[in-house]
Amino acid sequence: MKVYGDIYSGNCFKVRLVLDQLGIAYEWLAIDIMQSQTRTPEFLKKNPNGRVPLLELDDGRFLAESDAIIFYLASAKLLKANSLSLLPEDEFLRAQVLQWMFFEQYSHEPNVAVARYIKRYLGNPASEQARLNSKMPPGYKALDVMEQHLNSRTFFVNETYSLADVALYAYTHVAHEGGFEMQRYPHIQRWLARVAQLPNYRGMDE
Ligand SMILES: N[C@@H](CCC(=O)N[C@@H](CS)C(=O)NCC(=O)O)C(=O)O
Repeated sequence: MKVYGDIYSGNCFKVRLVLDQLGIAYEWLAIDIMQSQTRTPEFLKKNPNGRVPLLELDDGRFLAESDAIIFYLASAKLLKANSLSLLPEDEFLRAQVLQWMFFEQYSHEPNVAVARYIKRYLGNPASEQARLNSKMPPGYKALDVMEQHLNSRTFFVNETYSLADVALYAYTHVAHEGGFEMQRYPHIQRWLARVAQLPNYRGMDE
């Protein structure tokens, strides 16, 4: 399979992390979002929404949306018998994983990732300060929810590393690049360290 992505995008990072950790072979096709390579007619034929990550299966089918991609990759049929399980068998626990993935896409990523995008990708221009300022309170609110949850847990669901952790890790581990003061969050910091120590973990710069 092929992945179209920008490794400094947390959404794309999720996909690479899951592929590496599950031991699935893939080809990474680097896309430069700042050069609008997601908006060419050729790319738009693959994903009309003009965004990465994008998965291309060997049979020519495409799948967009990072959390849908990692959900597909972690689904049992693809995996070898002894590979890591990132999705619980139990239906309620599986739904809890989805709960955190939807939380990530609705309450976390649109704030934490966009603040980082303004600073890291756009260079923090004056023209973006109002938008940046509007992202900080809801970004902190999402981080507060995570901190409270991790107060008494090692991972997000069932004390076991899962797609919920992958989805939330992606932009939380680089939230400081968006200006978030992460020293406020000791439980999140311990969880970040825990994820980074897992087998086959590879950081954005590796
Ligand atoms: N909800 C989508 C968001 C995808 C997204 O916003 N991708 C950004 C990079 S993080 C992108 O492709 N931006 C380039 C563009 O909009 O042209 C996901 O989780 O995959």
